[in-house]
Amino acid sequence: MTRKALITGITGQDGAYLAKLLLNKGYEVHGMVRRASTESFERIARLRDRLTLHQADLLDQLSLITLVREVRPQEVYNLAAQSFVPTSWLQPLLTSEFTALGVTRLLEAVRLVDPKIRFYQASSSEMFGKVRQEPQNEQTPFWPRSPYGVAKVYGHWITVNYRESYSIFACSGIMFNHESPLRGKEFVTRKVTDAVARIKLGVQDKLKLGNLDAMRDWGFAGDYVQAMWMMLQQQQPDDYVVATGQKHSVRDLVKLAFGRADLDWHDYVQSDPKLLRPAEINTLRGDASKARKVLGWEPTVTFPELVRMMVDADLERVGRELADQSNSAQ
Ligand code: NDP
Ligand code: GDR
Repeated sequence: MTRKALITGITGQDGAYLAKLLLNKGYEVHGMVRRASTESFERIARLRDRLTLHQADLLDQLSLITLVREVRPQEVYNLAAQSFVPTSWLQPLLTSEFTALGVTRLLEAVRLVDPKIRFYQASSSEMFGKVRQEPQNEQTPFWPRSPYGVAKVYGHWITVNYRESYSIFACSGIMFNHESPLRGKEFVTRKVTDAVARIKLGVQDKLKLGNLDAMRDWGFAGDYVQAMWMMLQQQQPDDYVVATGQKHSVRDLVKLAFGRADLDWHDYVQSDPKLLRPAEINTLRGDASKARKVLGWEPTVTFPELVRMMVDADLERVGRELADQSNSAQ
């Protein structure tokens, strides 16, 4: 029997990688999208005719129940969220509605329609925040530093609670930062690689950044969606940290990315105090020993490889866009 999966947040970075992975494994893949006046399905454009998309919203309980009832999936991956940390200070209530209460709404839909559905929650290393130990593992206490981080802590615990209360096969993947050429352009890796391409090709001259000293454990999104799927294939539901175990600063990222295009970053990068956060997380580094041991998961892309992949993809894309513009101007 063909297995059915439902992905919320299918139009996002991880949604696109996970949809591709599940299609390749022979799943029938359904995606939840929210209604907008203009469709923004760029990341899944190439997969579009192999997917079934349904309109629903994390804010609307009935829409989620109807969706789960219509699709009747065996697996639900809850990737939808307000995922950009700075926006969570500007819109803390909306962030809580999507990123915290949205998880309960979806779990309620699962519980009501079919509690045998396996459920994945996209938890985050942002929950560790002001870290109590390094590296962080599944036992490390949380100290979130943004409304986003606080909302993710709620989403994490409600997932654990539905597992304990109703025996739902619910897993929480505590994922450290993961990136790709499909990463949103406001996140620091993609902001930098997009700027490098635009500077190299002569359509941008400066790049403003915030805290260059912040350190993160950055991996490749394609590897991380693999871990999500693996969690739902186990005998028992559980929570797992997913990380590379290596950390780098934003400054390291900038050096590598500009270096890839033979540019000296000192000539282009400016610091902008407006980009500093009200409360910063200075450092994060994960210990994924449990995922390695139990799931057999391994990251396959190193940080320098990731930066090269992203710079090269942006150089190619910006080059193509500029060529298209000059062709259509002729
Ligand atoms: P993106 O920001 O790229 O994608 C977020 C997705 O959520 C989009 O598809 C968006 O839809 C959807 N969405 C937002 N609000 C709603 C809503 N109210 N109803 C329905 N859909 C909604 O995130 P990523 O792919 O990077 O991350 C996926 C998940 O993993 C998120 O929950 C994120 O918080 C979490 N996470 C990500 C990490 C990372 O490093 N990437 C690390 C740890 C956790 P639309 O296209 O309409 O905006
Ligand atoms: P993060 O990712 O907040 O870790 O959340 P982001 O790339 O936004 O920031 C990483 C670090 O870079 C510093 N920084 C800047 N960040 C941005 N966005 N723009 C800048 O100009 C800039 N300059 C320096 C930040 O201060 C920060 O320290 C991501 C999201 O995907 C979350 O949804 C996810 O949960 C976590 O990763 C794990």
